[in-house]
Amino acid sequence: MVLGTIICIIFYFQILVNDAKLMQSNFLNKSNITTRNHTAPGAVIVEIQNIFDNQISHRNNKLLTQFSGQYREISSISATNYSTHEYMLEEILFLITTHARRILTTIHFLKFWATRPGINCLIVFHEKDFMNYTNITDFLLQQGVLCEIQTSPVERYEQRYFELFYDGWKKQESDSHQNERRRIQWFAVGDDDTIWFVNNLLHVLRQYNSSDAIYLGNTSTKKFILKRHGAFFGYGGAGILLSRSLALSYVQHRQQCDRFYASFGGDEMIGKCVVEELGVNLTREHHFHQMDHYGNMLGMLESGVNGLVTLHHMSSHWKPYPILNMNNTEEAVRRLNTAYSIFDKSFLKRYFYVNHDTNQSVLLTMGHSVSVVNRILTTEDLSMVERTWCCDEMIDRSFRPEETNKTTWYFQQLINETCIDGIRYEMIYERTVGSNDQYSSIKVAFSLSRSPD
Ligand SMILES: *[C@@H]1O[C@H](CO)[C@@H](O)[C@H](O)[C@H]1NC(C)=O
Ligand SMILES: *[C@@H]1O[C@H](CO)[C@@H](O)[C@H](O)[C@H]1NC(C)=O
Ligand SMILES: *[C@@H]1O[C@H](CO)[C@@H](O)[C@H](O)[C@H]1NC(C)=O
Ligand SMILES: *[C@@H]1O[C@H](CO)[C@@H](O)[C@H](O)[C@H]1NC(C)=O
Ligand SMILES: *[C@@H]1O[C@H](CO)[C@@H](O)[C@H](O)[C@H]1NC(C)=O
Ligand SMILES: *[C@@H]1O[C@H](CO)[C@@H](O)[C@H](O)[C@H]1NC(C)=O
Ligand SMILES: *[C@@H]1O[C@H](CO)[C@@H](O)[C@H](O)[C@H]1NC(C)=O
Ligand SMILES: *[C@@H]1O[C@H](CO)[C@@H](O)[C@H](O)[C@H]1NC(C)=O
Ligand SMILES: *[C@@H]1O[C@H](CO)[C@@H](O)[C@H](O)[C@H]1NC(C)=O
Ligand SMILES: *[C@@H]1O[C@H](CO)[C@@H](O)[C@H](O)[C@H]1NC(C)=O
Ligand SMILES: *[C@@H]1O[C@H](CO)[C@@H](O)[C@H](O)[C@H]1NC(C)=O
Ligand SMILES: CC(=O)N[C@H]1CO[C@H](CO)[C@@H](O)[C@@H]1O
Repeated sequence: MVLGTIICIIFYFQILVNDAKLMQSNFLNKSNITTRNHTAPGAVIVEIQNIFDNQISHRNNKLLTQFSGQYREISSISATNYSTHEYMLEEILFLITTHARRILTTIHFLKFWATRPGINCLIVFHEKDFMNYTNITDFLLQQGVLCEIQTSPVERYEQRYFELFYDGWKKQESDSHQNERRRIQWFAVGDDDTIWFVNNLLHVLRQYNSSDAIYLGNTSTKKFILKRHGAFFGYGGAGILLSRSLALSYVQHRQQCDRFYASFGGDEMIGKCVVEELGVNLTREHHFHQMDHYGNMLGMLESGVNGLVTLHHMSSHWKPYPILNMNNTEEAVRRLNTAYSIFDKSFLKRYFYVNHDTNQSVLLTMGHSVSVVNRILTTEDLSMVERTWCCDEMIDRSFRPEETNKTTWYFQQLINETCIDGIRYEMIYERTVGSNDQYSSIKVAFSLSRSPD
């Protein structure tokens, strides 16, 4: 099912013409569609229904024509070239270090990416910490986490973090005799609460050559944090990648880099070693998200960040689904995982609709939210981040004030997916848990189809 979806998304990018119901809606009819010549690339048909009593197939479902129509695709904030080389999942080694006790709370984040078949990953514990929790191995297996576990005599967390690239290099050396061709090309370090969107990472890596010395990541977007820690290094929560060539050089300069052990964080030590000792600067990638802001990150998630490679600090700083009014990290991560498995590269892609009669705009962010704003958003508005969170600016994006009259529904589940002449998804987006007020849940039918020509 997922594979079919990916194929459909890649190949079919024109208007759907074969849904009889849509022809009768008041803004599109057959004559409109045929004279349009199917030349609207990126246009999709979206039909929204109000679901009464949360019954998905209730016969009183009401078509919300004011929100339904031909939606326009909005391009992502960062386009990339993707030309050099296509890497395979097996060519990346993911590395983390943590405390055994912490795993119990961060397990959901780990499960998001480390349960994927074919993943190479290594978790390093302090040996004494591990001795007290030897049952952690069974626990991780039970949770489906496929990482190898190692212990280290290094007690200080920051230093173990810094040494992850050495541990990773050693591991791949001892593994590589098994399969020379599949040797590791990229070494990826993240925090234990970093979520990796692995397919998107593979996509981003296509523009780089692991034979070049590449240090990939990004900083925080929070001014205060940058002031305190600096902006020269890749922040660990956002994820850090070293190309094979740079990782080798890192390992060879281990002694010279000892002098950075006193630095604040493991990610900063790595940065100092790479920048000061190895003379390689950080290559900044828009898709790596340290996420240091607190509160409601809806504005950021609705700002065109599809293709994202990492998210961090979920639950501790912000919640992806504010409707889950319990601190339900497990359910939030499960929903994100469902949405990303279904929509893949299109997860968080935006589609936009304006109803000039009612002066409303609708923004559909795939797999995350549907927001109705009671004004007409401009192209400029859509390029900015709506400032829904608390207090600080986001240094690398321009932003606009929080909307005063906006209603948002959040992705709950996919209820149907068909892929015959194109792709059609039926999804439920919900507003508040257990509320029976008007429009508390909506069904969104999304159709993307190939031109019949
Ligand atoms: C489509 O719209 C045009 C113009 O609004 C109208 O003349 C025509 O009758 C409509 N066709 C159908 C099938 O509703
Ligand atoms: C439709 O496409 C044909 C050829 O591709 C072109 O000649 C014609 O002008 C187009 N019609 C419209 C309305 O764009
Ligand atoms: C994409 O390719 C163009 C032309 O080849 C180049 O100028 C540009 O820097 C490339 N962008 C990235 C992100 O590599
Ligand atoms: C291991 O457990 C013992 C006994 O509870 C405790 O004293 C010690 O500090 C623990 N060691 C670590 C590294 O957590
Ligand atoms: C592992 O054992 C410790 C006691 O040694 C216990 O507190 C903890 O809950 C166990 N963890 C799991 C995941 O079973
Ligand atoms: C990557 O770089 C190496 C060394 O510079 C070069 O031999 C190789 O052709 C490059 N690969 C690609 C796909 O450009
Ligand atoms: C790294 O960046 C600094 C400025 O921050 C610049 O002076 C230096 O030339 C850069 N080094 C390389 C190798 O690009
Ligand atoms: C992340 O990387 C992009 C370049 O791709 C850059 O424009 C942006 O400012 C970076 N973010 C931060 C917080 O530095
Ligand atoms: C949810 O977590 C926040 C902070 O993490 C806490 O203040 C709040 O009391 C928690 N709410 C519930 C219902 O547990
Ligand atoms: C929000 O917009 C709706 C529809 O335009 C309007 O009925 C309502 O009064 C507005 N609410 C506020 C608080 O402005
Ligand atoms: C899914 O959608 C297709 C096409 O709209 C429809 O034929 C099929 O009956 C639907 N399946 C379910 C289970 O609703
Ligand atoms: C044939 C035709 O173009 N019909 C209608 C298409 O839609 C626009 C506005 O949505 C109408 O103005 C046209 O009359």
